[in-house]
Amino acid sequence: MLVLWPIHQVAHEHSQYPGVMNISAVLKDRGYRSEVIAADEKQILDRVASEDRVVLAYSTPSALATIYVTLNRKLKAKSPELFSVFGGAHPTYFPEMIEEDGIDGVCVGEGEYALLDLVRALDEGRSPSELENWWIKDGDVIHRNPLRPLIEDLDELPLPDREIFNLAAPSSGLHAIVMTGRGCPYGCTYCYNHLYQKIYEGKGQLIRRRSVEHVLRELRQLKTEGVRFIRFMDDLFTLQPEWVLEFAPRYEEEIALPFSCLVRANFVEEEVVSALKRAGCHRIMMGIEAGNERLRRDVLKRRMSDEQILDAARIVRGAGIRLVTANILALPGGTLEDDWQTVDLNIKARSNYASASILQPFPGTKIHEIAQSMGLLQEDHVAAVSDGGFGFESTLKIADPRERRQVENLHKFFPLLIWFPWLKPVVRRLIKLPPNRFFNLVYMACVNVGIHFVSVPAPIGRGLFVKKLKHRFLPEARRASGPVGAADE
Ligand code: B12
Ligand code: SF4
Repeated sequence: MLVLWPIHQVAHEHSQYPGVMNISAVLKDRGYRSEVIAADEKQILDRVASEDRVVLAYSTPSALATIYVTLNRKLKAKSPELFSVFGGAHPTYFPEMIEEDGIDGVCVGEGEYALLDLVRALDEGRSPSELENWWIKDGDVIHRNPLRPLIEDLDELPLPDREIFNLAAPSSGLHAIVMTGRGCPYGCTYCYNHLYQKIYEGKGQLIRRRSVEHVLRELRQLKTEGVRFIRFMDDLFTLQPEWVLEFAPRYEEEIALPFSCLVRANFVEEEVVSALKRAGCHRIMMGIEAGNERLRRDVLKRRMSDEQILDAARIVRGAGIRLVTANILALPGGTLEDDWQTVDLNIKARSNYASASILQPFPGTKIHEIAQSMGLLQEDHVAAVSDGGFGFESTLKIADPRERRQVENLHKFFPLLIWFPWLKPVVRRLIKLPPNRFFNLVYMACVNVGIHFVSVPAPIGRGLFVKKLKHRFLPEARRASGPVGAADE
């Protein structure tokens, strides 16, 4: 039995998914074969030709769902014996995707033991239709099964299987994403966490953290392999300050690689931030999201004052750590002027790089319901947020086309405005023009500077940038990874 993971743009650094690595480690630990492959019809058909039984396992955020569903439909049309399953953020939010042709199963929530159960069942010739976490299609019937409890002790999991990606497309080794825990107690309406809290109610402790020693084991291995920058991508790295205060000095002593992490403004304490700085923290990413306090509170459910945000920003910058802020434009109930307020708050916060997205209300999120209740959703809204467009345009109905144009154009200038606030009057005029290639170029230039030269130390950023250029311009790199998409920018 082979589990095959088709991955879109497999050779890109950003395609190395911790979720896949975690599941793969568990499968291999139990003796099953698990491989990553480019999400390319021909390569997959060639690979499966010599195999008896294959499970195609897709890990997908909403943004890539249509790409994978389309690929899967083609593969199943040619090889109906393949068993194809989907997991990750999109299927968890929206298991109804199982109704699409060609999908045999959808995993809701954590996948380590769910996929193991399924592979075992198929391997032993049993039906998977009653397995926990799974929605399984059986002819015209769909079995919707309850969830198994959350994994209580993350230390029981083997270390992530990084080899699975390196074998498919060697990583530059310049940086690695590491997850030290799972879960966030907040309920921001655009995020997946409130849904996780709901589906897992009564199924165990949502907030879990690996032991410091377990995380260090992984980091020592990464250091030995030559990784030079660590990206801790936990939703809220400072959620348990005592854990950070235990971890930071040991990291400083044993690992001492520059790293980044994510925080929330109400979890930024001087003592913790200083400890992170001493340990080698290069960048902290913090959500500002909206400059208008009412929108932040009522639409995003982020109850925090401007002062709280600015204090947190002062602490981060005061410690000598680069501050990267995250923002969302074109919110339901918001106006262009509200988005300008977001620009202003980022300027006040003196963000080193302010990233902004145009809202993509993913199915299953509260903000999706809010937009729906305001009559702002298009009929084919799920398709609109799943087409790989990565938020270059708003998927909401914005009644006034001039307002839409200006918000979408403002998005392209957002990081630049925070670096050069004196450009505001010029940009106010420019965004009235129709969208054009020049605006996109400005945006891409800013994002590349932000990602490669602000967010990571310069030599690492240069290396990642060169690798990206190769993907864009060298045909053999393109062939390996599939076409370059907007997500790269
Ligand atoms: C690290 C991370 C990234 C990394 C790696 C992406 C990845 N897919 O892992 C990078 C920086 C590349 C990234 C980019 C983006 N991300 Co991101 N990212 C995360 C983050 C913070 C952690 C993911 C993670 O590793 N979690 C830990 C692992 C163990 O959990 P997991 O990934 O969910 O996997 C488990 C289950 O979902 C399931 N599972 C997953 N895949 C499969 C497959 C099968 C077959 C099965 C059975 C089970 C299964 O089992 C896994 C183990 O338990 C999450 C938030 C979060 N806390 O999860 C956001 C998150 C996944 N990202 C999100 C978004 C929106 C994006 C972008 C679209 C942003 C953008 N505009 O460009 C891009 C998409 C790029 C892409 N191709 O994925 C959203 C997705 C929402 C949605 N509905 O799609 C999330 C949920 C954040 C949020 N707050 O809502 N991201
Ligand atoms: S604080 Fe961050 S991770 Fe937690 S719910 Fe809000 S957006 Fe999601």
